[in-house]
Amino acid sequence: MIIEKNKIAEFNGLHSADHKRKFEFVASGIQNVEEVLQKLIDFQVAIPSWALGTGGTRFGRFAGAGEPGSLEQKLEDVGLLHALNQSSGAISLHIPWDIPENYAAIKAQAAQLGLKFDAVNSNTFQDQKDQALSYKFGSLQHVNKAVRKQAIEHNIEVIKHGAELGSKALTVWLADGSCFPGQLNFRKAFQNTLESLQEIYAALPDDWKVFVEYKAFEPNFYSMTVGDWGQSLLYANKLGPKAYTLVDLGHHLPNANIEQIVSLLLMEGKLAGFHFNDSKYGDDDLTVGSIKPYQLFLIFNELVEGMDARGMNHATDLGWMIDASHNVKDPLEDLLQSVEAIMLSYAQALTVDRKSLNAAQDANDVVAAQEILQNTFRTDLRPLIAEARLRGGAALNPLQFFREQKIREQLIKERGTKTIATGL
Ligand SMILES: [Mn+2]
Repeated sequence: MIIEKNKIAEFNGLHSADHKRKFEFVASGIQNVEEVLQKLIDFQVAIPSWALGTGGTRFGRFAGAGEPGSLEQKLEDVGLLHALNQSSGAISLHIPWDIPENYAAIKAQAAQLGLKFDAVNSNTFQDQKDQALSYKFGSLQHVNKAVRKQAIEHNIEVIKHGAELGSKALTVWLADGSCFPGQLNFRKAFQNTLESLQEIYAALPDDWKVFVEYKAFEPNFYSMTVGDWGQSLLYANKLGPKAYTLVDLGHHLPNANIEQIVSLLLMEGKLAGFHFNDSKYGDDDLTVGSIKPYQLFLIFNELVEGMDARGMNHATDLGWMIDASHNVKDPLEDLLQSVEAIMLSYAQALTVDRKSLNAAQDANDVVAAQEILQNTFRTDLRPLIAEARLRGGAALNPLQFFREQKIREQLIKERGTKTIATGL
């Protein structure tokens, strides 16, 4: 389904007086409000193709209704999100779940919906039907060279699909590691992984990047071969200038200082970008900003400060992706909430009084530094996000529009109740 522009305009019209009042109040407190609004309009968050269906856990999956049953329908769903918020203008595909049958047709559909193809993701964490060798004991790290070769070839295949669609990056997340002490020689596992990544790196087109994602634990519970940002950075440094470290918010041990990790990776020019989600315990894949919104703000604060220090373009120089998927919400509503949380944290970071913060830091005025950050965090900037949406032609309140227009009900009518999105 396609959302008619006049429906959005009609909805915005009904809410414009209330919005205007709230926006003018917020805008009066922000010096460079026009500049901030333009940055918000430019900022786009990629939606992963696997988040459009209800996620499962290892205990079960409770499928929703009207889920996208094909790549075309997944694009259609991201197109819906983008029409509602004008901040979801890209899709991140997962191979082999989303192999296009007709590149030209898929590209044409994406262009019509205003969508770009973000990083493509390989999958060596599960065995596919008709696969010759198993990844049970790892892929790029495997003790058997033939398994490594198969995994390398898969990644090169993923690059080819991505190149056809106009993607510019490959994300490699490895489930490789070990579950028990003694299972693995750490050094050999690292070397095998490095050599495998070097072969993949050699196959990258000139204008491509490779993102090396790390994860502290799960599915392996004793060691992970790319277990933290230090290990990822080691690989990225050894690989070369097209290799970067990807930070997934859920892939750390509890209480890790992610904002500091981000700051240092940016300083080194090795931060690829993000997989946004939120978590209480581990890799919970919950809606962005649902558990620790202050942490998200602190991360964006470092991002804005670090990107500005390097003269980077906020919208295009890093990869911004959501990586979340779970059991209990409508996936489209969940994604609207996630994008909103990201935009809000970004807006807050853009409005931090940086001059005063720097002065407080230089004077060791700890109290003032905390006040500056918390003052920004506690300022309600939702009308600012809404204004950016309004100017971009999106809905003032995407979630409310989604519900009032009964979009899920319409999707169920079109697709039925039994469709299941490809993925886990
Ligand atoms: Mn991830």
